[in-house]
Amino acid sequence: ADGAPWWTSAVVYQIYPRSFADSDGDGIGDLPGIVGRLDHLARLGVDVIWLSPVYRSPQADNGYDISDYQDIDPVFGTLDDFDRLLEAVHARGMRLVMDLVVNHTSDEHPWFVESRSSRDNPKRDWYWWRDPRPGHRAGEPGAEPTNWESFFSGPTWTLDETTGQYYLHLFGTKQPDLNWENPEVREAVYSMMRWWLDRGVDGFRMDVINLISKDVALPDATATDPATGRGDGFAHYAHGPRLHEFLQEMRREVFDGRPGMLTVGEMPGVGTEEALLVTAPARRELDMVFQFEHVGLDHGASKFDPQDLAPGALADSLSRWQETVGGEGWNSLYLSNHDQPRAVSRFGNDGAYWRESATALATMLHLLRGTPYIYQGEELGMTNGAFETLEDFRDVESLNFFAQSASTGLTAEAVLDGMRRNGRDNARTPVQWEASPGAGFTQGASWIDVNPNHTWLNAEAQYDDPRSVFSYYRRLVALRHEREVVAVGDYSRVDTGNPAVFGFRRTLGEQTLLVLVNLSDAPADDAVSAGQDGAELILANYEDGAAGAVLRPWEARVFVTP
Ligand code: TEU
Repeated sequence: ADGAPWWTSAVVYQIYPRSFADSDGDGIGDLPGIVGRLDHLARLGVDVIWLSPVYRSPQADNGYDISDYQDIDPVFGTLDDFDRLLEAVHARGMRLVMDLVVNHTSDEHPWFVESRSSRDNPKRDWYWWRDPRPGHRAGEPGAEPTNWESFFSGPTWTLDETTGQYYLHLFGTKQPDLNWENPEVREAVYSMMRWWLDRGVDGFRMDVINLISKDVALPDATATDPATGRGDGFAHYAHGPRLHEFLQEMRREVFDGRPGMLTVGEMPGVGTEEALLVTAPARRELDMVFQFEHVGLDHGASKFDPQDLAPGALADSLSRWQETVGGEGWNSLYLSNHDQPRAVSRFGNDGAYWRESATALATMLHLLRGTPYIYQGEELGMTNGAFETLEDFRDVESLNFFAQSASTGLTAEAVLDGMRRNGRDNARTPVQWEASPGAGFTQGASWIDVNPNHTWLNAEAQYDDPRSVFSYYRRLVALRHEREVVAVGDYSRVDTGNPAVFGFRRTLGEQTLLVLVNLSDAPADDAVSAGQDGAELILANYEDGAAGAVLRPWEARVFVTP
């Protein structure tokens, strides 16, 4: 659209390199493996690749723990492999966006190694070091400087014996938080970012970027766990007083004079007001953010205690973000990524209505106003993993939670159940390219089990099938490219009279797109009349198109007028 940024009509594809394609048989995906599968992405038609971290890393959190920002981890390849990938991506007219993990580093990063070496090391203040709580002996339970619970279970502070002080880590013990209050830290990050942009990358997905500014007073949280005295410190470490200042500074220092870059900030816990501040173009912060509201709807006491969603809950949440952020600001649209269970298993029905629900959810997502993100394998309708025992899991978040849950009174089986439903490993099983053992992902022993359903659910089986999930995704990607109304049309909700049926309109000038999606296993008989007079059906996920007035289970119909 005239004057609209290029990413309004773009679709982004996320690659989690560990699980995408393994070229050397070590069971872990790598950069040459990605190069070998770029035709898949070209065929799908996506515009941008977001590459999850490939930097040098001890892999304590699969690369979200970086020990050298300017090198590639040997499990993924070399800088030369990276340059070859970038060239091949550009040669196909696509862009490549890197993952930027700068709220924390690895504890093996030279910055942290120096910082921990003595209290008066010049890099001491690059991280958050604090004395034990007054009146407590270092190392005893409760001596931590604050009572915050970490994202990966346990306290957010670990004692370093060398200096007798604690360091802050909102995630794992091997992921110390950088101190963004220190201008040297910020300059080091910006200069590293410029180095990658000079190398030719097209932007960044910014990991937990809303956590970089904290309340420097580090107040305690309200204790909610009587056993540990800990609680959720989110109010004190997220959206701190200098967040917008830091983002604006980064924009000036890194992106000024480099048009066409993409910036997307991952912001767990962000609300609509804050998201609007970050994405309103005039404020010059980020292009868009990943918000978490819709992926938290099914969380109970924790994410490992999943609850069933009320009909309409997903649509209500997404619709509210459309109305509040999607006009003046901009939304990222996603249902899955490497941290979330598979969308078709979580929000759809991966049994009786596998194909219908995968395509229904995709219709909803891709036709909303915002930039859609496809997580690897989602375009095939990949489902949650088939994890049986504890030994099948790999993720530090799940394993830490399991270890801690012994003290919370939950049975091991209940915790395993939560991990099976909502654990991050669900998204991390290898991409299913073929029916063969190893699924065309690896010739070796995969680092995490391939889903047994790869024998029928795989890319090769879907490419030439016009009814496949893959073919349907192709059509959705193409629609965004072809129709301005999909890219930039205004959003308004349509009342379908049935909470399970999500209806919305997109309008641009005289043109209207009407989207009706039945997000349930039950037929909906009163929803179709919502406005198809004189409209042309341009997309449907049942073969016989718009037959009848009843929207069948997980049926989606898209009309255009005039
Ligand atoms: O995730 C941030 C985050 O808050 C969650 O999605 C997190 O993964 C967890 O599930 C909360 O329960 C980002 C990355 O996407 C994730 O892979 C990293 O582990 C995390 O930051 C730390 O870098």
